[in-house]
Amino acid sequence: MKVGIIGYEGSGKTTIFGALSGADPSLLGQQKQQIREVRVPDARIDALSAMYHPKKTIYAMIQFVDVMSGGGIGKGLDAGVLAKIREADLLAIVVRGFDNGYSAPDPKREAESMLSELLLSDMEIVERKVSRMQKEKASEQEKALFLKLQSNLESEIWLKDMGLDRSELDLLRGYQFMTLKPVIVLVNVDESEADEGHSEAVSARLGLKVPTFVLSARVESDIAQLPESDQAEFLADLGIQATARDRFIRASYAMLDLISFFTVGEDEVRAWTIKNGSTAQESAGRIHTDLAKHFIRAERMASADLLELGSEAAVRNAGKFRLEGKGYITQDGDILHIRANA
Ligand SMILES: Nc1nc2c(ncn2[C@@H]2O[C@H](COP(=O)(O)OP(=O)(O)O)[C@@H](O)[C@H]2O)c(=O)[nH]1
Ligand SMILES: [Mg+2]
Repeated sequence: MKVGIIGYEGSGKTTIFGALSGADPSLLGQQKQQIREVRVPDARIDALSAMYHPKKTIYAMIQFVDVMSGGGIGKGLDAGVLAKIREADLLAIVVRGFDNGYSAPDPKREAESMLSELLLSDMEIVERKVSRMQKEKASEQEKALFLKLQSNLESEIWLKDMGLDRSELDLLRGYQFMTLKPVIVLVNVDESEADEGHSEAVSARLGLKVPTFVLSARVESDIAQLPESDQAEFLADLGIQATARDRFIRASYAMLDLISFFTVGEDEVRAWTIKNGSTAQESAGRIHTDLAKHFIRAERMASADLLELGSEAAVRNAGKFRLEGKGYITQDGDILHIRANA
């Protein structure tokens, strides 16, 4: 999964990128664009790894992209920024909620302005297409679709909220529309508001229609630089339950409706990320397309059962080891072993 971090100059993007990715702050700001991949923390993988002692333990990964832009409010998103977030699965809009000493924070205005810039950038693409459509040999379906997009965008409805069906979305592939992407607003608050007790009040004050996530980039980037063993105590002192990284990753999985299943063995214990609602066959395809193509069945147990009962044999004895067909809906925390016709 890829998260694009965008926002206005000085909102704290690079600081947040450091906090989320654990990047060394002294190295930040040197490249035009920063990309870092971090593990998705998962206590179940930790426990499974302790049980199997595999040669390799592979966590799911999440990639953060710090899109460095020089833009201020009203300047629009330049093509360079758009190009860098085109591949993102989730857009994180950072807004400044702390006083920087020379201008008062206005996170609501920053958020609304950035949201409308995303909308405008899609509107431009749609309008160009609409004016071209007459000359081009666009199909009737395509013409109708783009006119629908145009009128909805004019009413400030995002593409992802237009209820577009499969065939419509297929026609839009390749355009890389921004408003098809889920967004979350990261409110970068003052150190004095770093504890979670403030989150709800800050979110309520903003009153945005999109999900908001409150953090203090400065505090969190200090925490990210501590050895992991010291982090818990530091967090507790501040009244924070979990690091922004952990909370943010959890929020992202929930927003994108993602879940994890596992494969286990002496060679490898591994987490796989899938869309909630995926079938066993689709899950197999996440591992390898051939496994999906030649799928026979999935052997399944819940990681919670395995960890509770202590061994595969005990899970079998308890009647909790199952054989599932290709239509089985994979559950979060399932351990799958895919049988396929090699
Ligand atoms: N007081 C305070 N300053 C911050 C915070 N987050 C970032 N800053 C400062 O704001 C300035 C801009 O931050 P930066 O991450 O470079 O913003 P960017 O332009 O969006 O990448 C830097 O001087 C940061 O140290 C914060 O939570 N509190
Ligand atoms: Mg920056």
